[in-house]
Amino acid sequence: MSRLIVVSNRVTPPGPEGASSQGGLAMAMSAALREYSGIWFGWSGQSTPEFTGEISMQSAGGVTVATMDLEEQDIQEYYNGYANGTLWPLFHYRIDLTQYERSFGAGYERVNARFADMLMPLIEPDDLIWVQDYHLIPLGRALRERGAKNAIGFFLHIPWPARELMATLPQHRQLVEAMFHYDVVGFHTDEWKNAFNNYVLHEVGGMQLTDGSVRAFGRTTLPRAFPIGIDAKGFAALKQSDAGIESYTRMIESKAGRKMLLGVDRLDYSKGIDERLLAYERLLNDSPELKRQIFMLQISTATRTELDAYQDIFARLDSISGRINGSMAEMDWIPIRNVHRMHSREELAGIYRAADVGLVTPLRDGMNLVAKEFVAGQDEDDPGVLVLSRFAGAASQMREALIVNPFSQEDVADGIRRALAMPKDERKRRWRALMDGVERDDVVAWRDSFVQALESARDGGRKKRAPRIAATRGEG
Ligand code: ADQ
Repeated sequence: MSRLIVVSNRVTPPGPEGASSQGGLAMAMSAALREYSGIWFGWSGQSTPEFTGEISMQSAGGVTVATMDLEEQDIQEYYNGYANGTLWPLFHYRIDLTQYERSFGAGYERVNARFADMLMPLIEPDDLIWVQDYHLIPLGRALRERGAKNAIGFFLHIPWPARELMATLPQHRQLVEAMFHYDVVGFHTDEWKNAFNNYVLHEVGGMQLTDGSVRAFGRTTLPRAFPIGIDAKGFAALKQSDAGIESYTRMIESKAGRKMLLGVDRLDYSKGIDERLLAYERLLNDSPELKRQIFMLQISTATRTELDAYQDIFARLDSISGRINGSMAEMDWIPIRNVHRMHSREELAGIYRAADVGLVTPLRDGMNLVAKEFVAGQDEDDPGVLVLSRFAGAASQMREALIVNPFSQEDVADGIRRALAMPKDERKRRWRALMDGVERDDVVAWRDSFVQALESARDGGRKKRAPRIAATRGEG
């Protein structure tokens, strides 16, 4: 078996403690790399006064983790700048928040070149290289420029935007051209893949080949959908752990017979948290009989706090929930419990289990793992109901959820009403179908299908090269 080299912006060594402090990508990579021999390479998350080119290697949970520190200017321009100030909002359809700064683009290229310089000495000829996410789109090209002949794949964890939005990015062609240095480019859904293909075919005059690959800029790559999943069985088991049972019991007691609506999100404007709270307010105003019968637990953890847009959403969330609570709360009931702390995986599993309705209502989301965790956290005999935004990648797989439009307060309120009134039989039927999908398309299936596609690309490449070598020899 070839070694697998995974490269991502941040690296979080596998293990329950480290994994619980990161977002979806880290959750998935920790699970995917367990059992696999290989290296996980990326930024340590630390800054250094001057870039030293030192790599720190450690072994954790069967995975070799290699990290480097970055300079403050790199972090500002590459991480806070181009990755999270430009590409994240743009790819989530928020051109109103997108920062189009040239210095960010230069920092992005510079740090990607650093990643390539540091990675090259670690690569062996048979290694499969798997690059993760929007921080590192140019890495494949940078590795090729330094002579890497390996099969290299790329996976995008966020949506690919519509062509018209992509065109607002200065040097969008250069960014897309970088995608063609990978053998395989993966997306969560056909929708994101089709948006990529649409750009290639109509913006740069590329063509689609019969095997699904696309050709442009004189190169060919294979775009494909690989829907990411969770460690479904492992997560389902967590709710029976001591900490899982404890948090479940605590929640059940504190519910005092009321129904609980649950939101769990990284505090990000793409997650539609404001809109969700406003829809909930609308529900309570339109159906006052529900007051005192239900409450919402919204768990949202701060991330990327150096960026203004993230400080704004933090303040907005507290102000909206404060206003709703201030105007509606009674001495023994508050409509919204607004929590900002991180929870362990076990605690989270127990909280999901105690919830009656899971509210996953992003305005746009590559996949959304919370939707899958909510399902895996439920009790088979009395499961809660998932209310899911049609704009989450997860909606293309999780058809038995109640699918809503998060831009419409009335639509979300209707979805919640329907979830609260759903008979047990229907809840069980829908949950079974959802859980079957979550178990089938788990994180191991995701990893294996991507690695297989990368291996086929490598073997196909070898086959293509072999006759050419023979012909050259024949001529000589
Ligand atoms: P994220 O935007 O981070 O991921 P998501 O997929 O929902 O979004 O994953 C969030 C993860 O963080 C979940 O595993 C969740 O349990 C965890 N989490 C959130 N708040 C927490 C808290 N307070 N305590 C503990 N854990 C918490 C990106 C993309 C997604 C895509 C993933 C994976 O934006 O669309 O699904 O990558 O590809």
